[in-house]
Amino acid sequence: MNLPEKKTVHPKSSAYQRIATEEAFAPPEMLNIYKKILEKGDADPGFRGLMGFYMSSPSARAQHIIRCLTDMDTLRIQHMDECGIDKQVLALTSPGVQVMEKADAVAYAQVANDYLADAIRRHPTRFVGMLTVAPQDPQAAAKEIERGVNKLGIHSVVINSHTQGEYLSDPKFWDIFAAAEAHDTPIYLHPNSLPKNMLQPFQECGLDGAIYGFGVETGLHAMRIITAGVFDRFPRLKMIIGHMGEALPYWMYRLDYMHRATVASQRYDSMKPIKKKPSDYLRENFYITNSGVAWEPAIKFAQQVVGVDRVLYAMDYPYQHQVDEVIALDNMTMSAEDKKMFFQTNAETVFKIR
Ligand code: 1DF
Ligand code: MN
Repeated sequence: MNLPEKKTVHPKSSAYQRIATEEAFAPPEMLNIYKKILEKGDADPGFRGLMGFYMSSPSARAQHIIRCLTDMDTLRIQHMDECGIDKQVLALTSPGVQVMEKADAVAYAQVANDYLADAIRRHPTRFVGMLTVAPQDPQAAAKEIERGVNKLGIHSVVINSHTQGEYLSDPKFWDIFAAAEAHDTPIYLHPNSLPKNMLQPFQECGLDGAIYGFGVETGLHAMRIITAGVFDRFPRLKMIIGHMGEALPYWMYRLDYMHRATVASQRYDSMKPIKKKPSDYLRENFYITNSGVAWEPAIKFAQQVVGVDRVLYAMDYPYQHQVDEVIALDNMTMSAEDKKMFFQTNAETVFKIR
């Protein structure tokens, strides 16, 4: 006899809302654009390895992920309810528009943001958004931030790490930072597949993806932004990094020591003095989410070294959605105040959720 699949339902908490802050979606229209890029044959190898896999693999994981990414209504909300997630902060899945040609990227970013705003209008108590922008055209990205804030009421931005091998540490991108600072829209620096000049030693052993390569490359990107002096130029700019800060909190001591030593030695033209220590910027300009890391000691370490007001909950739906992880985090040995900041109030502050 075929019984309906039994689902664990984890009830909502009366002590706090659970706001998951790194949750992905993909409009079918974007997957069609991806399909055309993949059909051309010269597609970026990291992109082919990642989205080429999810879009063509018959594996249960790939099929499930595509189904979840493309649902903005019943299935997504059912999955949220099963895990006791009150709200998802939604971002267009990696690499978003960053793999597209410039004009296509600029045009599709607007379409994706309108699509997201429509979903938020249908489910205003369940969904919050991050704006997609095309770093390929920094001035258009700056304009889209302005439109997103003023017309769509969305108050944060997602950028999926490098754009076709280029990093936001390059001043040619800094109009984006100027707009983000001016509109007080934090930028979530989310992972992307590895750029082609970094891919091979990771991919040949299967370590290029979310298991390790993503964190290495996104952590590198955050460090490039810090050491380029971005936060001296834009002191009120806020950035968010997932996956427990891509391990950077654990590195803070050595980053400070070696940054000071390297600057003093004048070894690199590209490493100029900056006003503060790298760890100061990590504490003062960054927020950290635990996406994919449902691990109490790592969360507590981050709270200890960057501050309880800077560590936020994230699930990383649909790439990692496990009700047992939500339960494990509910059961952390932590004061009621700190736990509420982690699950709810830090997200309300950073993403301006009202
Ligand atoms: C994966 C993970 C894919 C994450 C993602 O986007 C992604 C994955 C395509 O597991 O393949 O955003 N992630 O954030 O960890
Ligand atoms: Mn993610």
